[in-house]
Amino acid sequence: MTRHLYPFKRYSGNPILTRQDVPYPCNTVFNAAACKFNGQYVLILRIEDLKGRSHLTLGFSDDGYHFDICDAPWICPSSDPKYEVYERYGVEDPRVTRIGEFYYITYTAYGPYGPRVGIGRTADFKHFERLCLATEVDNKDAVLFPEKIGGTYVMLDRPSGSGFREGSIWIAYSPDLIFWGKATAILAPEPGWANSKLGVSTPPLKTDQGWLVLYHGVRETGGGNLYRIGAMLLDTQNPQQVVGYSSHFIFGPEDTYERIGDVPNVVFPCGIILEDDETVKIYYGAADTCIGLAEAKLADILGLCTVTKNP
Ligand code: BMA
Repeated sequence: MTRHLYPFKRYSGNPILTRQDVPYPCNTVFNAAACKFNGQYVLILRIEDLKGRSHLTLGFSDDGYHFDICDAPWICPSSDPKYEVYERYGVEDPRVTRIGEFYYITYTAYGPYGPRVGIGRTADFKHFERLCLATEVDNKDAVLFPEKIGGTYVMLDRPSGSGFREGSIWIAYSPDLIFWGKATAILAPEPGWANSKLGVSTPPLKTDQGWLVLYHGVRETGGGNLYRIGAMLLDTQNPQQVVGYSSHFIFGPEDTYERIGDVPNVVFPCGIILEDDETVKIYYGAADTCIGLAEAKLADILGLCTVTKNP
């Protein structure tokens, strides 16, 4: 019963990465995108430097559990005048989606105007090409679908909104990954475990029941925010239709490295990998300080996406 309600099992070697594993001085290594490339596992790691600003660095692994982190940052705030002011305070919280030969990376560009979504791409995990800043401020937690749907590219994101519907999950469409429109709200906070904000965590996984998307829900408490994870299923052909979402959080901070750190009580997956069409691995930032790994059966997660009334 418990396993059914809380399908994820933590890797026994957690946390899999801490700042001790980073080959240069830094404060923390946490929210990381994940994918497979050339037979290896790749993590695009958010590293916060000693000044408190973030950049992205690559980590590689043969088995998905033991990663080597590169000696130097990969994506740093841009000096290109088109981007400079918007990335001045850091690049954060990457997600990666393979579309054809390219791996597209969505990230939070953070600058004096606030956070907004950047999109870039790579074909080789060496050269990184920025495509655009896809949204205005205040927006973050963007993920791309791995294929065009109805002839257009599709993105989920999280404009900040206001009032009780502050921090809802929205969908947008684009002919070319640059110009985005037809924005529509698809899932909003509700009283309960995620009463304050929602944001997409991991890029959509195509399943025979629809697109599986993990999202984080924030509960405001007297002791600070709690970041926990829910699951939702979106219709395969019409992804703005929520087929169902979980009635409760399916993963949350429990272990010490998730409870204690720079920001306590946070699990924040940005990376998801499906193994053998059966097992889901998530790579998650823990307490904004280190990285954990947990695994669940895909069928167990899908079985929890049963609620149908929102927004
Ligand atoms: C969110 C983002 C994440 C962070 C989380 C918890 O708003 O900034 O990068 O992990 O808060 O602090």
